Amino acid sequence: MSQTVYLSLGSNVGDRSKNLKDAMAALADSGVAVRKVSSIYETEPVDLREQPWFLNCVVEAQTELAPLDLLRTLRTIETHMGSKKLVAKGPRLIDLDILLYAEEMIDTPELRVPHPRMHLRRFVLVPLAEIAPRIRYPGTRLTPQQMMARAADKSQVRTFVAGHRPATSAKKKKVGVRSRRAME
Ligand code: GSY
Repeated sequence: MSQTVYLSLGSNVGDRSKNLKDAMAALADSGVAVRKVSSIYETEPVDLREQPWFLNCVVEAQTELAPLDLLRTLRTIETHMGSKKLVAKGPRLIDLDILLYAEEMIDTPELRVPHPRMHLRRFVLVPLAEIAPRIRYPGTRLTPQQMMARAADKSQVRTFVAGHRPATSAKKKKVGVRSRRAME
């Protein structure tokens, strides 16, 4: 059965915008149909402050993948894109996290959903509030705005590219180019 999920995307190494777009195209090719994409935000690093600023966004997607399969899919995309987390909480080419998986609450050594720190982080809550203002955190039932009002995090989150359309899969993009050329 198809489930609605919310994912957080972040990058602070290399061409950050391209990394986010490539990750969205890879999701589309991996059984994760992106339905809504927030604006892209430039965000001040939290936790490890001495590193380049991130670009972050949040997507709403539909998937038939079970939670652990979705997690493994995200890790595979990170690896294929060449992301290496050499320092804990440090710079990364792409970071993909499950924020919410339907209304599920999962607490296993491999996966915790809702994401255990999402309610504390402005770089997640600002884009989430943009695309899902009425969603409620399972358990507390708080909306993104209400979580933001309670969070101690005051880090900067500023709009980098406003508004976004869901990504076309890399496969579909290639077919499009070929069929257009065939018509020329
Ligand atoms: O948890 C994701 C990686 N990350 C981020 C991030 O994506 N954005 C910001 N602003 N700070 C971060 N610190 C870490 S670790």
